[in-house]
Amino acid sequence: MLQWFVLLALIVLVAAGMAEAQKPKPETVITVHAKKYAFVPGQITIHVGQPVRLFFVSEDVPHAIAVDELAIDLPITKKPSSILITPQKVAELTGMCSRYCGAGHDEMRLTIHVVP
Ligand SMILES: [Cu+2]
Repeated sequence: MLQWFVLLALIVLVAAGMAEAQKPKPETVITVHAKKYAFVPGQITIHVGQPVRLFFVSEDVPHAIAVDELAIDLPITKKPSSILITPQKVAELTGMCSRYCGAGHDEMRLTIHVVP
């Protein structure tokens, strides 16, 4: 009887461990504000294989963000927009404002460090 109980307990523990291992990794959330003529913060660091939900919100006029390597191309308005990404390789990337927003538009960049 005791042996059956021990065996059952072991099965339950192994099953619980497998369920834990299969859980998707919780996503990190980063919010980036856009305003004439900067992203704030101007740099973010994300990790290979770690899902990240990026929120973008404008504090003034409509902007947009494009990061080709991460397939990001989002409008940015006062209503937050978001995208879920999981970077696949280490990189130093630059996101550009992709909607003309005024004289400083060309300087409006977001540096993205993708680290292990
Ligand atoms: Cu712009």
